[in-house]
Amino acid sequence: MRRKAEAGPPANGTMEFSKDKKIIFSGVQPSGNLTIGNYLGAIKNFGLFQETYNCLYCVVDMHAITVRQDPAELRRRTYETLALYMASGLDPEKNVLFVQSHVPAHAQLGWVLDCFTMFGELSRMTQFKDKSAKNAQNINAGLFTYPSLMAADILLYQVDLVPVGIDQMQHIELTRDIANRFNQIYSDTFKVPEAYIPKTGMKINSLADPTKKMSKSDENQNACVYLLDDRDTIIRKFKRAVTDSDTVVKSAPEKDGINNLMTIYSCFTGKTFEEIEREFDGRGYGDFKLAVGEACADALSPLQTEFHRLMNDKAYLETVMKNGSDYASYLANKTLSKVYRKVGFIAK
Ligand code: ATP
Ligand code: LTN
Repeated sequence: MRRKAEAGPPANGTMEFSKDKKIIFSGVQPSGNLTIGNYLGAIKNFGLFQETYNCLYCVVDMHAITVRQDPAELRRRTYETLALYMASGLDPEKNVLFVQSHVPAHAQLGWVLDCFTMFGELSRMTQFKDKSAKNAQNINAGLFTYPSLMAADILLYQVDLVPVGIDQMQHIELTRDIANRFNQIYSDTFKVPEAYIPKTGMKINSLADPTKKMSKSDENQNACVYLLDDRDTIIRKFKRAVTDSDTVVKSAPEKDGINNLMTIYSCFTGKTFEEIEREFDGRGYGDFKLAVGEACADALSPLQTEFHRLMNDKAYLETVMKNGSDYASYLANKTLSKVYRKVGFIAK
């Protein structure tokens, strides 16, 4: 019997990766309403690469079920996360936008990589420890092996760069270790990826406790500014943001609250910390908090308009996710077949 010829790229899509461009991959979980932390740490930066790299951006719904989700809400948030990618400027003609569960190769490589990831390594993951503490009644195996599925997401596409917030650095390092381990045992199979962490915005903190990361699964709604919050809500949340008892708008190591607000203002306006300190010289925290709220609301307003327009056209979102997953499957299956062959599985 003859081997089947390798399938070419799907005919329906308009996308085709260019051979001489580097590859980018990142993902966001549809596990809650997206916050300005997700935006400034990750999504806003995704658009920076679309002209110069081959980019894949995934809505990682399989990762989201490591924490119990309501099925209807998960489905809605999956559409919403895709729409937010596009509303933030990601053009589906230039980026492969898709949903993780539509590309079975993620789960398939995830299993293989589980067998190359050590219990001790997974036990050291900070995100696992934090999430186990928060979900003590549901410390499931998926929560534990989350990082090897994340490694599969990345390694399937021979990725060069992964734009993420600083909280994901530990997972990227583990991905590199898994890739190197596999490559050493079976010869070069995976590209070893690097993280891209933005200088400003790598960690946006909670407005209620500025020593903690702003997280979309935080129960306190006032701790987070959501991308879909209306203008009044945004301004109110910044007004109530926890700051220290000082009144001077000046950064200092111990002033977590004001450092966080200055970071947010800097991300939305492009101003440096020195420029911000000069702008608010002689003015108090009240003025500054109002300015941060207004800058944030102004920046999010066009994104929100575009988001609502896209959400009214589900059929279009479905076409985007279908084309994206067809092309992603084509790329992913190339790596998966190599891996299956190397570990000793018989080709079908
Ligand atoms: P959850 O609370 O459900 O764990 P999350 O808010 O941490 O979610 P993820 O979907 O896990 O969000 O992360 C998506 C991307 O957003 C990742 O690249 C992550 O590093 C980044 N990110 C999340 N929160 C922040 C934050 N507060 N500051 C900067 N980047 C962030
Ligand atoms: N683990 C990430 C989400 C995620 C991801 C990825 C990010 C899943 N797979 C691949 C970058 C690349 C998170 O919890 N923030």
